[in-house]
Amino acid sequence: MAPACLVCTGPVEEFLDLGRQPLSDAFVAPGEDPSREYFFRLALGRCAACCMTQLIEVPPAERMFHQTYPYRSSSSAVMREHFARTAERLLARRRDPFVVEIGSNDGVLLGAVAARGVRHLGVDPSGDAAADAAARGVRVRVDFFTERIARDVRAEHGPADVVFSANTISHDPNVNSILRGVAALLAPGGEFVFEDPYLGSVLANTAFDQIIDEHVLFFSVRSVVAMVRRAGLELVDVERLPVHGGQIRFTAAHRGTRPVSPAVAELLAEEDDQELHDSARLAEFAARTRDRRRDLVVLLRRLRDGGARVVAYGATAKSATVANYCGLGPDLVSAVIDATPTKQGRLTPGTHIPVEPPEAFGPGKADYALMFAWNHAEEIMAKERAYSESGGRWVFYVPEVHVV
Ligand code: JHZ
Ligand code: ZN
Repeated sequence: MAPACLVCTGPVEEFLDLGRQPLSDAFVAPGEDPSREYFFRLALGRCAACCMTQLIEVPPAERMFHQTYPYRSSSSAVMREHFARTAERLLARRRDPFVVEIGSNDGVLLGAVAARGVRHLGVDPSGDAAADAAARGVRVRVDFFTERIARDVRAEHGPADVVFSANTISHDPNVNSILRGVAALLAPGGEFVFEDPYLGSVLANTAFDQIIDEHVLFFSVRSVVAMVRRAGLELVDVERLPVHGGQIRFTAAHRGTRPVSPAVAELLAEEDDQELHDSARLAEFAARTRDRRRDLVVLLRRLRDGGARVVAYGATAKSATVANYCGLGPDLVSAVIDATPTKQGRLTPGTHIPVEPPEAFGPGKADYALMFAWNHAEEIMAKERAYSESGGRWVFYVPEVHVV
């Protein structure tokens, strides 16, 4: 019996199985009993009715997003700049708006909004991230955003002129409740802007590591048109974004309140030309994913057998998928370098590679560095130029396995 679609309850056809996987941000603390780690089957399917690509098995949201969730959205200069520009765009041509952000994390966006004295509220289930946001002068309600919470926020603060969300709407199996909540909270002339990984970029780059527990849904324009319509909203604009390896920004509004940008029809046509939702295309992506695993494992074993010192850079959530799918343990990758204090001194989920601070990296400290944070490669390689200049090499696996 095919699993039911999280959006429309239609039958979901599986096309890729990445095996038994841990939670991608569940870094193991020293002394923690690894046998208590949570595992699930990470597999991807496409709904035959509404074409939404989604996880077949979804861990409970409370297990993925909680008080000590370690990720911080402001951990890259490129993303800080991106969210500063995004805040400008959201506030342009608006007088005294009320801005609500779903998944406000450490306040990297709402910090810019608060700095302009604009009424705002973040909603995020991670208490520790919310504390970091509060330090930026951001008001946060520590909770999951649902229809009930949305009605509560409206009763307390009035309607929202802007509802924004980055890397959150695609992260929650409870998406229909979230969208009904947005429809209930949004002012008549308001806009709902959300940014998430784009299915088109994932397939084009064979970026199989974007498939993680937290990425429950993989948005395309076709699937999102149907998804927002179910909540009485209308997709009025779309924009491709270069960040995080290829994302897409959607703008929705109450039906019939805004003209629909030609960009929507253009990208819909492009998706059809690319056969983005065709099972043959998805099966081909699955085959390429298996090829990447083979090529990466062969390369890393050859490097190890040749006596090379190999580390990785960026203890990303994405890397949990690669490491567990390819069986990359401390024998092939001796450490993962990461600047995030909440990750340092812990072990990577499932594969238990130690996470070390950037001070542990540099000229003469490694021969090869596996670029787990490939979506930040330019920023990281600029920062670590001395390593490259001393002969250090970088190993990439997206879009193909190669060394630079
Ligand atoms: P990064 C997370 O994914 C999870 P991850 C989430 N589900 C999502 O969708 C995206 O974010 C948005 C480190 N780093 O951004 C910081 C350095 O050490 O690719 C991070 O741990 N030095 C919400 O985890 C990691 O790399 C640096 O100079 O895959 C990057 O994680 C830079 C730039 C980063 O997201
Ligand atoms: Zn569906």
